[in-house]
Amino acid sequence: MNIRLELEKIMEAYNTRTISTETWQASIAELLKSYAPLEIAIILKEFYHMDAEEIACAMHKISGEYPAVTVGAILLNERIYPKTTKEEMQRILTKVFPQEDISKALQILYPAYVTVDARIYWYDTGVDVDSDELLTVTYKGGLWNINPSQPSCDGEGIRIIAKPGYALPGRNEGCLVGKIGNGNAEYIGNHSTFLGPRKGRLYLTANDDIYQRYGAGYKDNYGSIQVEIKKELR
Ligand SMILES: [Ca+2]
Repeated sequence: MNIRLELEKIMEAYNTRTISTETWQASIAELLKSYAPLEIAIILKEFYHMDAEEIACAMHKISGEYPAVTVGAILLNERIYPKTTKEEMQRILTKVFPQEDISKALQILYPAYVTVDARIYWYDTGVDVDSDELLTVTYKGGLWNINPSQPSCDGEGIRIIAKPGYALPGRNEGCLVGKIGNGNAEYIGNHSTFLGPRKGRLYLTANDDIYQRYGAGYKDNYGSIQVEIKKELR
């Protein structure tokens, strides 16, 4: 049978109170075994004209097992409500999920955009990564300068290899470097994904001379670059 017809039958029975809430939920849950949650959401929107909040509540009623991030991703699908803002999403998810699940979901659903100043050694991005998440950092714009006698650059840095005492020796001076928690400095450049399970706060910095062994270190730097920080579940 067509999914719309099946849903219609179930909804009609529920609306006319010929079946109980439990039976209604059980019937829809049964339907879900053969249909993807997104298909159900499309029906709820197009057929029942539900708004984003109603869909989130319905999806949660249908299966309490969908995590907040799954429901959020469905709402943001181009066929549902892709323009839902982070603030609206927070309000909607608050209706059905505990707060800690929502914070995690929002960070996955909406990438963070931060500006990293060339003068700051380990800029705190405010983004925390969990061991079940994969973190990707991508250069988006801007230029910074870590050596006034050299040209400004993007996250790839300049063509001079950093000496010992730099944030990341052996890679380009001025390249974008990251670390998670108290972990080791790692090369990011203009685009990089942190592999392996990690847990902690993401810090970013330009690759410069930490101890001012060769010059003014971070003090003579200027400019900043903008980066996107994206998280996904592993
Ligand atoms: Ca410098």
